[in-house]
Amino acid sequence: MKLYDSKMAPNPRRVRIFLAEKGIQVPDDQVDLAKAQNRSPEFLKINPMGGVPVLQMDDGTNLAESVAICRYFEETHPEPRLMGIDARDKAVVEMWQRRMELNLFSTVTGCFRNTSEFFKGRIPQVPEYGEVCRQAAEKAFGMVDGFLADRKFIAGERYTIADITALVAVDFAKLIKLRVSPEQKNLARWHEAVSSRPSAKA
Ligand SMILES: N[C@@H](CCC(=O)N[C@@H](CS)C(=O)NCC(=O)O)C(=O)O
Repeated sequence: MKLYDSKMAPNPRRVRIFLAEKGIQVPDDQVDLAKAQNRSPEFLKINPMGGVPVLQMDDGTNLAESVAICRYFEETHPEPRLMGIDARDKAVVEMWQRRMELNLFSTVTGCFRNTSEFFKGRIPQVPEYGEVCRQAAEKAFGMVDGFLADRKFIAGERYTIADITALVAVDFAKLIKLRVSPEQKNLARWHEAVSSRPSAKA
């Protein structure tokens, strides 16, 4: 088994943090995104979508999509539970995970993809759309600050995959010059707590 990874990119970091929380070690193969190795014919055979991470299993299965990879490890290594405990809790965690992915993570990365030098010439960029994403990301920071007013973590009192997605999004937002503001006290408190976990170094 090996993980096609990139230390510079946010999606693989989600999987690395997830693995670190569970104490799982998987050998990695660093994909050079700067050199567009992920768009080479060889890599497209592994993941036709051209993205990292990809978990290559011993039977040859190539599993892409960060949350699908996390789901696999949640099933094979259930503890600590990061995707919920019973039916209700699993659904609640998934709701928050999707909210963090759709409203926070995707808007931050959407801004980066459409405005950064890194993606210039690599994908069709629409800078105006990037700005729309930036505003949506700013709004999402405020919303998450509000959500955290009455609970310790994004999905409740337990650390879950929703915190991982949100942490990676907030950290990656520095690249679009968006930071937690001093008024966002709940978000700042949460960010400090999740950043101080050893897994955050992953
Ligand atoms: N939906 C996929 C997204 C994968 C993805 O877009 N990965 C980015 C890194 S964060 C990538 O490979 N970007 C390189 C590129 O688009 O050239 C997931 O959840 O893993």
